[in-house]
Amino acid sequence: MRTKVVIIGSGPSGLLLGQLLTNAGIDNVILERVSRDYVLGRVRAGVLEEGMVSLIDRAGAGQRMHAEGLPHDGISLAFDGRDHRIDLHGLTDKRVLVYGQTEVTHDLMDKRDASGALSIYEAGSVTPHDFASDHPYVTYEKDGLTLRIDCDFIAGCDGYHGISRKSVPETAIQTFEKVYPFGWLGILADVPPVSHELIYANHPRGFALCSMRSQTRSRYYIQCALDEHIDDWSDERFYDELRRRLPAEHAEALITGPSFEKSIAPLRSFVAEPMRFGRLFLVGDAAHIVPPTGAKGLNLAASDVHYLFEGLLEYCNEGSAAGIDAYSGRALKRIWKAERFSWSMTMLLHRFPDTGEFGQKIQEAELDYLVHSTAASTALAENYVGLPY
Ligand code: FAS
Ligand code: PHB
Repeated sequence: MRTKVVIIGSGPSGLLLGQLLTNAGIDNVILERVSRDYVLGRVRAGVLEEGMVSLIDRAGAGQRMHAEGLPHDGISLAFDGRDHRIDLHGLTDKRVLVYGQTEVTHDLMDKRDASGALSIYEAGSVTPHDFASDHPYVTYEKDGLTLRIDCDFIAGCDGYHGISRKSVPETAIQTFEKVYPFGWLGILADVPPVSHELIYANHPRGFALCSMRSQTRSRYYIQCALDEHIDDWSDERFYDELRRRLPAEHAEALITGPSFEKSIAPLRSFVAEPMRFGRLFLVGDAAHIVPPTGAKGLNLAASDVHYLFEGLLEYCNEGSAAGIDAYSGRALKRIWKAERFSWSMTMLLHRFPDTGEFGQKIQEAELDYLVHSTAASTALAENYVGLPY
């Protein structure tokens, strides 16, 4: 088999890139390690920047997103028993859309099915080859056979644990990492959200986040120790701890109900440089990870896709390599700004082992300054809604 672009991974990065290429008449094949149901079973991000919304529209997969997504004009920061609204739209003239990554993935899969583009699920031992040459190819195992796809480019959209970054010689890549000493214990429950907008709470007991997927489905998180086990957290224990970390008005208004998803996610900041190795490009979580405190992970994948798609389109249509040559540098400039923002929000809102009483007072003072300074609120808002591509 031969195609223009082999995309490794059928997550949001791979599906979005694949649809943009297909719509532009650039042949591509997606190779995914697990089943499509397994991909759809993952519960992850929930906040889309306008840039991602525009890309999903350009992919032709935005109908349900606009019908069911919730436009949000603000968020709240809760600390010292009170919450304070950050008027995202008033400060930046932009808003975010609350719409689950699972739904984005579903919509992109449906669009790809309708377009007839090829996705191969449960592809084993996917391996990129000869990407330092002008004749790369990818091998994979399916139904007991080892198969090969010759191509012009390989897009490594296979996430943090994928094969693409690991296929690059160690001497050709530099990584930067910070692992945080806590995780996020998250639940999904079909109960009305405690507030119509997201609440990010700083509390001496730890961070909490009140989010949602719809007007009837809530997504809640609390900071937890890395050695916590899901089995030790009944719904009742979770909700009690969440209430302790929220201002009284929200704690009293919290509507609880049985969770149908409960998981603990570790938090890390990670960047791999560069993001291009000959004919292989790293995209999304394959190249970078952010702590979800700034709602940037999924949205960074989108801007990577934008830069790479524009470069591949220019190469295929005009024969110019300028765009693909600039991909890594362009993507990394935006990635590091989002890494900074996500790190700063995590440092500001979480309880660290060495925070102590003085550190808690400093965090509360910084939050108090932030919510009462137009300049500081604007800086947070323009990062939260997404910096320009
Ligand atoms: P993904 O990891 O989504 O997709 C990679 C795909 O490649 C997967 O389907 C995988 O099966 C496949 N793959 C891996 N290895 C392969 C191989 N060898 N061969 C073939 N296929 C292979 N972001 C936010 O903005 N907000 C959040 O709240 C948030 N919460 C998160 C919670 C968790 C537990 C995790 C892990 C991430 C979270 N993120 C969040 C970040 C997340 O949303 C990512 O940014 C997003 O999934 C990135 O999409 P992809 O780059 O497509 O990577
Ligand atoms: C979510 O709804 O899952 C979510 C929202 C905002 C974040 C992180 C997660 O910053």
